[in-house]
Amino acid sequence: MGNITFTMIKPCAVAGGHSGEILAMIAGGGFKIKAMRMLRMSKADAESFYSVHSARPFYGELTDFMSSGPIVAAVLEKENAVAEYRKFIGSTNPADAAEGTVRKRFAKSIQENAVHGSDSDENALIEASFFFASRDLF
Ligand code: 3AN
Repeated sequence: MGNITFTMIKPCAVAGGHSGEILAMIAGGGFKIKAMRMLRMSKADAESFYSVHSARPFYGELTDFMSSGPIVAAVLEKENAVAEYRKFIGSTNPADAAEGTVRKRFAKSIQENAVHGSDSDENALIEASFFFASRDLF
């Protein structure tokens, strides 16, 4: 059971002006921000980040979307962070997201679903190191 997860506030939520509200929800959920930056991924960055999904039919659309504007990338700390954060953000498809979750409140569709959350401790470390060096973690 790890204590680190990785999140992105996706281009739809940043463009919609919801970064502040989402960060406030994250803090209110008991997640400590260990690292954070705002940036825009290139198409190649998004293809590399989502390479596990390269065979999926939505890969082109997903990587276009994720490189369409700035994101906020962050590393979060909490006991059992990966599972706790996935519960906190809600289901991938906002139609299935529980009341009170970030996706219930801010997701527009299965693709424009406001936030990313790592799906395993191993991926949390891989994803965090895609954006942050160890000296960026506090
Ligand atoms: P999660 O982000 O909840 O772990 P994954 O890993 O299944 O979900 O999917 C990665 C990302 O791909 C999702 N956040 C979503 O933006 C996008 N995605 C997943 N399924 C679809 C789909 N059927 N159509 C379009 N985009 C999708």
